Amino acid sequence: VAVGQYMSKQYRKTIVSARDVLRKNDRGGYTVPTDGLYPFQWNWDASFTALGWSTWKPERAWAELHMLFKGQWDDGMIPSIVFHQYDDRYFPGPDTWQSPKVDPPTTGITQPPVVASCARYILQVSQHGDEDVHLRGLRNAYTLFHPILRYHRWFYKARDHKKMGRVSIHHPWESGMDNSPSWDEALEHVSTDNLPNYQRKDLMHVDADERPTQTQYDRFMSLVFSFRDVNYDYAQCAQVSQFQVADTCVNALLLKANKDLAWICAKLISHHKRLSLSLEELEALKSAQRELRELIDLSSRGMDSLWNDELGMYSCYDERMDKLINVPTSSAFLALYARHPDRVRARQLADKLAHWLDQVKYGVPSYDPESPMFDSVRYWRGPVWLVVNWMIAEGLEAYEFFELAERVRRDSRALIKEAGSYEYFDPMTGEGCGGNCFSWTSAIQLFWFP
Ligand code: 2M8
Repeated sequence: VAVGQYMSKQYRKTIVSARDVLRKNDRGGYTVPTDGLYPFQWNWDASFTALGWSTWKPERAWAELHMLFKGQWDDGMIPSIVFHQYDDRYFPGPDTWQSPKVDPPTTGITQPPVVASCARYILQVSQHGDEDVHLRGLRNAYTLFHPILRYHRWFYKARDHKKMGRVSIHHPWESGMDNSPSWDEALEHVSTDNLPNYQRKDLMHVDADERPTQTQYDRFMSLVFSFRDVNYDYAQCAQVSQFQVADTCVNALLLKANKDLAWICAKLISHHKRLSLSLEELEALKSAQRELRELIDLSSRGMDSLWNDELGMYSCYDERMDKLINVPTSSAFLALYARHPDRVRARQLADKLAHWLDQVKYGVPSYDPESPMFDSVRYWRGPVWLVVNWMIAEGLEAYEFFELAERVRRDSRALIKEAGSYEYFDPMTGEGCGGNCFSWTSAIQLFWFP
């Protein structure tokens, strides 16, 4: 698809440059988040990036997801990183992880499960394309359907320790929000006594002020080594992990992902003839539909338990200490994206968000800007992330907070226009931080702004 001839020159230029970012980061079927700093395929990055590809190359979008599933483990987990090709510019790489998955090698932990939701959006867009594109979309969605469902099941089997629909992460990297202040207290319980020597590589690419601290990295690595010692067996990891937290982001996104997978399932059932599915295949879909309904109920109960009255928003939960974590981060607003809160709570969240936006030049800050520990350039402790903005705005629209959604969208557009396609942005100045030419930022731009 050519960039539309009716678009303004300026607008055409931004689309072309966003597409160029994806092309530049394309490694033949999968996309790296950015060259150098992150030279492999990341789980949630790949899913968001596929949204970008879908705006002009739907087949390439599906390919991105199929490549991600090459990393799927026998137990269903989709790892945080798939190391398709060797590259020594990132630490920890496959030699350090030494996970049992070898072809291709992967990490031994996961990331927020957004793949079902992104697959839904891609399929949804293809409904408006020509017949062929839609049919190919349905076929791709069908190929991915059962592997995605196995991934979701893995969360409940391996991570719902208290069997209450609230799944936990065993490593801050699993939240995707690596140095979120939500982890500070829980990380203090992670011992670094037997930590071997290691060499970080992120600081070769990015300023130290914009990255997690050394103390945090030591704890990140101690956790990795403790999982490696038990060969990443999920039952043993649950025993040895010194960090077990129910993350608002992961739980909200898993709930939304179940809903979106149920949406896909309904489409597949209704198009079973066009897909030439056998009777057994059709029955398997119908039974999956029932199972997904149960998972939605289960995760909804889990989300309810993350409501924090003291903060007036959702928050994370420390499973080992058995208490809510009183730290206000932007992941609370993702409950709206999951369409979970009732009208009263949704209004509370919207008011809170509006107040946060009044404190900054560009929203949405990842952490309460009035908190004394707010740091406008340090990664997930203040900066704005466009993929999060998109999900929040999507949720706001679903609850008909149109003005607020528009404000988030306007800020997001302005950030890209003024700073470029950065990994994240300073909410006070709008300055771009971290890596440049960043895939998920450009992908969201392509998918959200036209
Ligand atoms: C960041 O995380 C990686 C570890 O997975 C890192 O810092 O080395 C996070 O922002 C994460 O959410 C993101 O998926 C990844 C790649 O963009 O980078």
